[in-house]
Amino acid sequence: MAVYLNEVSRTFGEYLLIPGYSSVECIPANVSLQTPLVKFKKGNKSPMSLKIPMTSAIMQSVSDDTMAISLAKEGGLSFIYGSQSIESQAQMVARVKSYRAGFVVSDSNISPEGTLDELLMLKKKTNHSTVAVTIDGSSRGKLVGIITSRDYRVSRMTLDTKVKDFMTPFEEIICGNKDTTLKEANNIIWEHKLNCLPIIDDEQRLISMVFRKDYNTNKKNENELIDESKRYMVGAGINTRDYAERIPALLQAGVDVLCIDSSEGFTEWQKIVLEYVRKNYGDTVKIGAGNIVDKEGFRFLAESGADFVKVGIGGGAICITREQKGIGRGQATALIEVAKARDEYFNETGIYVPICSDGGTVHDYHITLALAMGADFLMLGRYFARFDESPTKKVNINGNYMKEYWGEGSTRAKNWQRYDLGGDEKLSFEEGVDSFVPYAGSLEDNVGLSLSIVRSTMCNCGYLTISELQKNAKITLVSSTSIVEGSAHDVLLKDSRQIL
Ligand code: RVP
Repeated sequence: MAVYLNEVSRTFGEYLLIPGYSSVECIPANVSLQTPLVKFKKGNKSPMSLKIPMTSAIMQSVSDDTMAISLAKEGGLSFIYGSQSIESQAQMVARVKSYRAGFVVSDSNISPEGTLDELLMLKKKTNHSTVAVTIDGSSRGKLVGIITSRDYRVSRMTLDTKVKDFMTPFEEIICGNKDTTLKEANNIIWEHKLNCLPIIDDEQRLISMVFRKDYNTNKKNENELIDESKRYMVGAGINTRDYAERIPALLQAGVDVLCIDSSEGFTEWQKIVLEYVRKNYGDTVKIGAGNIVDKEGFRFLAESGADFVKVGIGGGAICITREQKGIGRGQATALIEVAKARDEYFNETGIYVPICSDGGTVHDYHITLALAMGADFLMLGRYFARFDESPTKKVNINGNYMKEYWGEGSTRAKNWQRYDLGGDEKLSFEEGVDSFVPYAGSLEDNVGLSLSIVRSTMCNCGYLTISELQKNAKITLVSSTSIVEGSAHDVLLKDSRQIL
């Protein structure tokens, strides 16, 4: 006979946090959102942590290299989508790892044989006032000079004058090298009253430029998530098919952490991939697995060697798995059960396997609730898809700006590896939709606001760390009438967009 679970499967919107005693120390500025990303032994620290409990979803419409850089700047981590060729995914990872905040790959370059006319056209196109002169006119060529507007006078020169005849030659330029830190670069710029500092390698080839005008922006990134070599950290999604080729390519590109991306992860396929990683790389490669929604699924993946486990089936904003197949579980219920299983596993084995709440985060307070229910961090798709930094088009629909957002289970994504269960047949039905989400501006502004709400809520409850919140939070179920009571009610809103 089938097993019936008597407990109703619930979502975040059905719960509230009960505030607790707050001391005078309990202020948002004192809250730490640091949280473990991968498993660790009792008494030790996680070898990899996030500075904020947010990761961006393994989706074409969410996580590319631009998203990864912007999120790492704020202290979170992106998992670059795996539903693309191994080569292009590895290139995205490599771009994140080679990006250095404040060190810009020059996009205004010309060869010394170019003419004033060509220079003027280039400046018009790029709108930049400084142009690097490299031997072959490329961004990585040997640096032979620099041109700023002080080097030429259009009224006094003919348009066919060669660049080499009016550029500031290499011998007169101050440069940094590959070991120059951003702080040192800014000091050199300041000391020598420069507008920019070219960074070159041992063969005099141009690596990047540091600009005076970026100084203030560069100073801001104090919370960034960086590795030991001060490079931004980045994750990548893999599947259970081509992992033997994809993993080495991603590692070669410098990926920090992998995650098996599947709509349903309680499978032998995942165990095989985890075993493959342990056999070939031991514990040096960090890899998460999922998704699961119950204690059995958690234990299976933890015992198979997962470094973290992702929780959630069918709750994603674009996900129609529950409608199509009738599988899944309310996100809150799934999380509560898995968090308990994680704690039991920790008590038994002394190994803490972090869990990630994936999908279904709609309001900012859902982030705090998910953490209180035991999540160590969250994965968000819709949330990040709304920002400038997501890879999708911004479109104007009836006067409102929207961004495209489509599921990995939609025909558009063609990510059948995420959903198929082995065999050669491609799936013939969709588990995701193609949609729009309201455009919301920059990632930095939105993440800043969301986390200020999280910090403030944690203070209301009296906790300064995520682990205190997880251990002590008081959470209550709410009735549908008390949900109505929770928003503005029985008043006529003055902006009259909504009458309640
Ligand atoms: P949300 O944050 O609610 O937008 O959900 C994002 C999550 O939804 C992803 O991290 C993934 O687990 C899931 N997803 C992605 N594509 C699909 C689908 O097409 N069904 N679901």
